[in-house]
Amino acid sequence: MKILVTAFGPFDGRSQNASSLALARLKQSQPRINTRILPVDSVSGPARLLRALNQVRPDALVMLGEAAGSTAIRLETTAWNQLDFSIPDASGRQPRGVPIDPNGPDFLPATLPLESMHAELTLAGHDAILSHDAGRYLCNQVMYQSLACLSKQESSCVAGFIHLPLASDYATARAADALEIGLKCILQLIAGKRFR
Ligand code: PCA
Repeated sequence: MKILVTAFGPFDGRSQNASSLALARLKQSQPRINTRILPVDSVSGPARLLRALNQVRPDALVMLGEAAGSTAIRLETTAWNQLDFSIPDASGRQPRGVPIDPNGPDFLPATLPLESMHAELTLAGHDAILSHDAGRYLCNQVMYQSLACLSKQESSCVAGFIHLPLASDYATARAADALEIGLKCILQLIAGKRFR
C-alpha cells in the first residue's frame, strides 16, 4: 500500500507553512509514507505533484495546505475548475477568473473517505469541517489537476485535499495527530476495496 502526502512551502510573507510542519511531524511516526513539498507556483507546483504521482503510483494521495483565517481543519470535498488568485504566486503570476482546463468539468469531487474522516476527527476532539470551497489559488489548482489526471488514467488511487489552520492557530503536533487519524480512515477504505 503506497501513500503519497504533499504539502506546500511558505508563501504570503510567512516563514513556514503549517502543512510542511505537520507533514514533517507525521513522517516521524509514519516513515513509510512518500512525501513531497510543492512550491507555491502555479506551473512548477502542479508539475512536481503530477511527476510524483507518476513516480510513486500511490493507492492514496493526500494533499495538504494551510488556510489563514480558518481555525478548523478543512476536509475539501470539491475542486473547482477556476484560477482566481487574490495574491500572485511565487513567480508573480496572478490569473483572475480563468479556467484551469477550458475543456474540463466545472468541478471534481474528492475521492477520500471524507465523511468517516470527519466523524473520527470529531470523535477525537479535533475541530474539523467538510468544506466545499478550497479557494481559487494553488491548493484548489493542484487538487483539480491531480483529480483530473487520476480520472484520465482511470486510476483507483483515492485523492483529496486537507487545509490546515496556520501553525499559530493549531499546534503542529495536534495537526499531525489529525493527519494520522485521517490516514487510518483512508487505509481502512483501501483495505475494504481490496476485499470486495
Ligand atoms: N495554501 C494556499 C496555497 C498554498 C497553501 O498552503 C491555498 O490555500 O491555495
